[in-house]
Amino acid sequence: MKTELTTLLGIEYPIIQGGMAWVAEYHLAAAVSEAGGLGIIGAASAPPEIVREQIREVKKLTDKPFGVNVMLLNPNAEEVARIVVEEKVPVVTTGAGSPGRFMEQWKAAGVKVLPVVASVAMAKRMEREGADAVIAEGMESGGHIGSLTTMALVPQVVDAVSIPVVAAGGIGDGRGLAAALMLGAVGVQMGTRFLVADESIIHENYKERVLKAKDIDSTVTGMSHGHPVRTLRNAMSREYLKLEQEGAPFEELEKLTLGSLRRAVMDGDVVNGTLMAGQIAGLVTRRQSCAEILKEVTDQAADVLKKKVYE
Ligand code: TUI
Repeated sequence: MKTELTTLLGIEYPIIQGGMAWVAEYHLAAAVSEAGGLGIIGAASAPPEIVREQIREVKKLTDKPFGVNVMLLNPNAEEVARIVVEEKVPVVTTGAGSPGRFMEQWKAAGVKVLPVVASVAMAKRMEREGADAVIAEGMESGGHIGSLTTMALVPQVVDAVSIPVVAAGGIGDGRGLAAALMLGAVGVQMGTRFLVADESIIHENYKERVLKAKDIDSTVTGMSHGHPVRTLRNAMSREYLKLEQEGAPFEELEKLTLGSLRRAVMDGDVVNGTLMAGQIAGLVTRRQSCAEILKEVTDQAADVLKKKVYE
């Protein structure tokens, strides 16, 4: 399936894998890229030298384009930004802030830059600063989110900018991809569907929780201090929301969740770990390889796009 996104990035399917913290490591990224999508290494808060190693491991497994997600709340973001250039990473996505301060060095090095945005204002700013495309992410997503839904955000961003727009948030199958294209997007970013991919290294317990999740099983913590995060409900999210309701200070809430994503992903602690996942988790019911996911999603999108609307 060809779109402006496949041309821009030199990939086969208009699907980018989300840069999920702890989850988006080199096995997953390489599998997505090798299968024709854009695999992403999520730098999150990893030590910069680990990010460099991850980049080198991806290159051993595939010679196709891949990217690194630079999480802008990371105090080491500057070093990661430099490593991306040194290691000649072809594509960068960013999250949780504005990458303006890194734009010049990335553009000078020929890196394609696709910032994740959650508003029209940020999309316009990114276009002005030289972004190659923007990823408009709705609050259906897992992890750190904005406040608009994908359905409302994407067409407004499409109308506001001239660069290509990728849709993210609540997209888990071919109907979602087709809908995104109808809204004017040139492709999608998916995270939750890749959590359970065969090549995803997350703990089996985490995968099982995603596979068994229903439509209403996610919740949003962190609203009170302006860093909302969508996760699957468990003892950790309940405790967090209780403390928030009682007016607990930010530091106490931070202490509660310290290391909790790692505990969920690596140790399979689905009770006291943080299980980031999007609202589409209820739709994700099967384990498949990344290649199967990419083919199924694009085949289904082509199918539904061919169907006639009643005349
Ligand atoms: O970044 C994400 N998702 C993430 S990052 C992450 S690590 C983390 N964990 C706990 C707390 C905070 C972060 C887990 N999930 N998605 C992309 C995204 N970016 N969603 C929303 C935004 C965003 C928000 C504000 C982008 C730009 C922005 O600009 C604000 C400004 O004016 O600078």
